[in-house]
Amino acid sequence: MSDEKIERAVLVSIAASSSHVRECELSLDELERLLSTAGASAFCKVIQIKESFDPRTCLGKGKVQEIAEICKNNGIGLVVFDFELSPMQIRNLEADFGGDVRVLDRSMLILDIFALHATSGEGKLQVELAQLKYSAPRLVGHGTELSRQGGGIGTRGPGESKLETDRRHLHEKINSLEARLRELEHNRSVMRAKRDRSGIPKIGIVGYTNAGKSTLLNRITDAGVLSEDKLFATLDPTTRKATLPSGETVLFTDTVGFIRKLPHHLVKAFKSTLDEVVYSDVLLIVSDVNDPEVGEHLRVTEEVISDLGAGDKPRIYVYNKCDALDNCAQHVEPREDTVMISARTGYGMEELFTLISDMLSRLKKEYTLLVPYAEQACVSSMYDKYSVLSTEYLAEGVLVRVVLDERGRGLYGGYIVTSDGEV
Ligand SMILES: Nc1nc2c(ncn2[C@@H]2O[C@H](COP(=O)(O)OP(=O)(O)OP(=O)(O)O)[C@@H](O)[C@H]2O)c(=O)[nH]1
Ligand SMILES: [Mg+2]
Repeated sequence: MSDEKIERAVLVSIAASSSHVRECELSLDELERLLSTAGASAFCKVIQIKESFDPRTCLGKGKVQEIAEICKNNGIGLVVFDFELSPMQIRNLEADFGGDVRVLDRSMLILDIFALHATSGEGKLQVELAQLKYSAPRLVGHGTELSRQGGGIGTRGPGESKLETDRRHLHEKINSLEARLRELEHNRSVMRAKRDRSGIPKIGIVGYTNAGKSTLLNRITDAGVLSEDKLFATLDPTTRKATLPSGETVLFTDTVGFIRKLPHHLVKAFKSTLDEVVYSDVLLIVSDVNDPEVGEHLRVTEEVISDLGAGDKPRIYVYNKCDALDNCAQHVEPREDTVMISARTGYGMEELFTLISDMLSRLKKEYTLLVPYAEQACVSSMYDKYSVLSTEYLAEGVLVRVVLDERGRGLYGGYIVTSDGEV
């Protein structure tokens, strides 16, 4: 594509005070990367330092005027805000900027990228639904022209038709998508229950977008998952089986990356795919050790994990892309739940596998169960998956001493009479 064809945009942020400017700049740099992933480029970045908040446009009159001039003088047709705007604020801003300028916010841009990268039926439906709920009310008014012109950044939908902005049809479409998604969610939970019965431990690979999660899954399992130097290259989760050097079989799941200012409603929209995180036994939290913002990325990741209700999962901190540093170890405080790797070269993989095996065996505990005779079929299934230490036939049922992991506790927890220390 020639440079002329790449849409250019003005990026806008507001800093609450001058001490927040650096933070805004970093976030705008990320917005610029999001924009380029969506196929456009940044013409310039504008930060307004403003203590009070004007609900009509978020910006002061002078700033609106300044941006309008920039757009007019340079033929720019797109302004992207680094925070969420209401439909009314978008309309006010577009009116103030002049007829030809479109306004998008960060969430609309992220949804646009999701729309480009969704591959599975479920992923596409989730994006379409999120767009109908979030982007469509913000695009009302662009409706007919956009459909005719073939949309543009912020309007691309994965559905068969162009993003529907007609209010009358919105409600109906949302209901039907929600019903289809419920069905898919049910199928996913049936599949998950089947996997759970297999007793194979599940490892969720999570972390900030572009940290190298997919590259790591490929390194471990040859999964052939698309890994790219783009934000949100992965949208749909991929699960692959692998055997650790210790001989243990485990399932690894690669998931969608996280990003700062990811609104709760967006996280919720992808809940069914992110549930793979919630149902993991161990989380591998992958970070790019080269990124100066690694601390902030970890904070965001932890926040999303706890929003998902997985805050108490055992975790291993994986610092990736070590090959790009001279002395990797210097950059990370050594801890027993921390490992430095290069998913690209394979450096540190043995250590990672050892940490995973250790963590899994620490999650196992010895239990005494009392299984009523009417349900004793489950004792034989226990033999297939877990290490049964002894059985004793009592008047009330079978007394079983067995080593269970978290999944086993989920399956047989109802029969537990005592639990001992770690094995
Ligand atoms: N130098 C170096 N680059 C790496 C390493 N691992 C991944 N990368 C690069 O980092 C970029 C992102 O990798 P991905 O595996 O797509 O990252 P991801 O975390 O899956 O990203 P999303 O799916 O977008 O959230 C790609 O260009 C990879 O080639 C590594 O160990 N070293
Ligand atoms: Mg990925």
